[in-house]
Amino acid sequence: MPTDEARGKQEQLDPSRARPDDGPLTTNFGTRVDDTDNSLKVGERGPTLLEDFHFREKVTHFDHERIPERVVHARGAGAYGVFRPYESLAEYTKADFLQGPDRETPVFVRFSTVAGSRGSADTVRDVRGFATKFYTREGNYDLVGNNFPVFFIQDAIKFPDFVHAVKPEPDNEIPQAQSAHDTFWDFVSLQPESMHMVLWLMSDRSIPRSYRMMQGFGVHTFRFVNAEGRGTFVKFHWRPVLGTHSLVWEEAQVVAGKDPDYNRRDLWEAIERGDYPEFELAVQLVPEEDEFRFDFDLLDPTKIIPEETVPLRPIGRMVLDKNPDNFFAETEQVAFHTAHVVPGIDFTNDPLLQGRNHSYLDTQLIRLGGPNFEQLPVNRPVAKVTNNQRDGYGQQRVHTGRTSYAPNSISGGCPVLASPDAGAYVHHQERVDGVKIRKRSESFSDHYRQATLFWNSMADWEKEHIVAAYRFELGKVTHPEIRERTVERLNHIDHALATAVAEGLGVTPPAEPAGRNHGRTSPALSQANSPMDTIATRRVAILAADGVSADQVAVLREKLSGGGAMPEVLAPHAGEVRSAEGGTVPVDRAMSTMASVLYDAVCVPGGAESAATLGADGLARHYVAEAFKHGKALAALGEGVEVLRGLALPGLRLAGAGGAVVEDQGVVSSTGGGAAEAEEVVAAFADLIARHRHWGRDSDSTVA
Ligand code: HDD
Repeated sequence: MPTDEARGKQEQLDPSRARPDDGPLTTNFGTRVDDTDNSLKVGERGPTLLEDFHFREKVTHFDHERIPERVVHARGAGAYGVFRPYESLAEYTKADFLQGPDRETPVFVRFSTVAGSRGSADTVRDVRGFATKFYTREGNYDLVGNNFPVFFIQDAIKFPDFVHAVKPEPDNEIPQAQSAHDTFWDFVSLQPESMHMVLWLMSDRSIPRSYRMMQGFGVHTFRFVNAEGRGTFVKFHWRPVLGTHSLVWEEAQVVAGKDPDYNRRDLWEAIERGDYPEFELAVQLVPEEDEFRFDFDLLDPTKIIPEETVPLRPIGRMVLDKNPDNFFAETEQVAFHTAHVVPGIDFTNDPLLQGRNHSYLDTQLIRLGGPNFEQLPVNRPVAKVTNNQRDGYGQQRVHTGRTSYAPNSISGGCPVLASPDAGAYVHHQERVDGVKIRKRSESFSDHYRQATLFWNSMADWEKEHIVAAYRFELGKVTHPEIRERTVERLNHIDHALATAVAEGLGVTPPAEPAGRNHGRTSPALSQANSPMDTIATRRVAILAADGVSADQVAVLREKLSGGGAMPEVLAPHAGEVRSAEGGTVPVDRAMSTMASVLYDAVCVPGGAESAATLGADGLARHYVAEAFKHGKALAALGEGVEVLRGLALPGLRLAGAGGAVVEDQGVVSSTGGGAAEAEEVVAAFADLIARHRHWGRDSDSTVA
């Protein structure tokens, strides 16, 4: 149960919540209205009158409903939740919300894509934003991260160039939410510091299965500061309890059409169902005296600290348990800012972070219309706000008293300054000497070694997906010199990678490696090593038609639901189907309203008549074949096996007569119709679903 502290933000929001049944219709100034369908006219067919204040107010308000979308991360979805530390981190930081498990801090999280507009599809190839606002007792702390641990550029001054390059091209505003175009590849191929992040972008990390199944990273090296003033470098990691899982590229493209709200809907529905998304917060801690012990610069945001070098220390857990009431008021108006910090958390001189500390405040002024955006309900800290900032558009507070300056004597010097002992923020005291200079540090100049580390750490299937992604993206690029330049850059990462990409593009592969691959790996980087031990919240399609075995459907439903999965019966029509046993089976959805790509797994139960109908139904066949193509778990029982056999899925071994259970390439089948076989098949099916995808099928065209 959330504590009073965790509920604090919701209680603060209560007075702002407006209910539609809270009295009759009124104008914005409270006058009741008896007709909102007809404007005030001179005669029934005459002109509308200027004095129709209701018409004018209603239409004027409508005319002004839009605000500028975020210049990046415009498309997103948010949720409230709670963060609780496992233990006190007082040794490293004095941040109150990290002082022990008795602290429960309300949070708001917004997940996002980066390049697309507000209405763009969720499943595009892109970085995902993972921004968390902690409403702590000491003020708001915003951890504004992404689902990749590195960034494209090293200095914030390059951000407008990068964003201009990835956004739709300026002459025709094409393509929407895609990096597969000339200007993006032109820029990154000329900017070798981007090569590491681009490799992540070409990996499956850029097409997460769910916001609930992706990691989050603070990216920069930040600084913890303890009560004695001792600093410790810190990298933040969010780890999803359900593991890190991705779609495959072709699937992602189809989903973008079938359900453009795929990730947003998934988050919303999971929270509505009570399947609350959970993330563990972990940190990598580096003592300040170890600042120079790495072969990269800790201040360089294009670098990770490999987990094998500095292990992750889990420090707490976040549970997202409440959807917003209103998308605009909360998810759209939430304003994150890297400089929203609390005592005990400080910056480093990472030049990207330093620049962000300017940009986020600046952007809210235009986006939210002025300096009072912190007073919007979603942004208001639960900590008390008292200062001499005054007035401005949309001022919500009624400041009393005669003074709005310091020092003053008229108000007894109030508001008084807090001492550090009373929780005032004290900037970490770091000695900095130097000449003014517009120059990048030499220690930022290695752009390839960590890209090679990432590449080396990938499983074979991940490498195949990366090569296919480069081929796809660069295949859309019309300038041959950009393709060639990119291949040349890739040759600095790995010769085999460059060669494979070049071959797909029809570009001459580089004759020699540009350098020697150092051969190092970091297993933590591979999604193949992510937890795969649960079927919780996985969507499973059970295909059925008249004559389906109700007993088998019942076993499937019960066992899969028991493991937390979400089985649904899909049939050629909605309503119900007749069962082989003489009863009926309720249908959750008509097959035509969904798509195979919207499920994690597909199964075909028995019943001769049902199997015969499905085997002759193009859509049903497509459900199975597409799931197979995308590496998903499949199961077939009884006569349902014939539906799979009829598809002649390449190289697939299916159960023969006799009922024995056969498992091959992530497909489990048994022709036996009995309860024992059904139980055995479903148990094996659950294991296969938990493993997310099954690569290397004989027909492996999943990457196409
Ligand atoms: Fe940024 C939004 C994450 C570099 C400037 N950024 C934004 C959001 C996320 C990130 C998650 C969406 C917040 C929300 O949901 O409202 N940005 C990052 C990360 C970066 C990064 C992890 C590198 C480590 N950003 C970055 C730079 C600049 C910006 C270098 C500018 C110099 N970012 C912005 C912005 C946005 C933004 C223009 C757009 C909307 C907003 O801030 O509130 O100010």
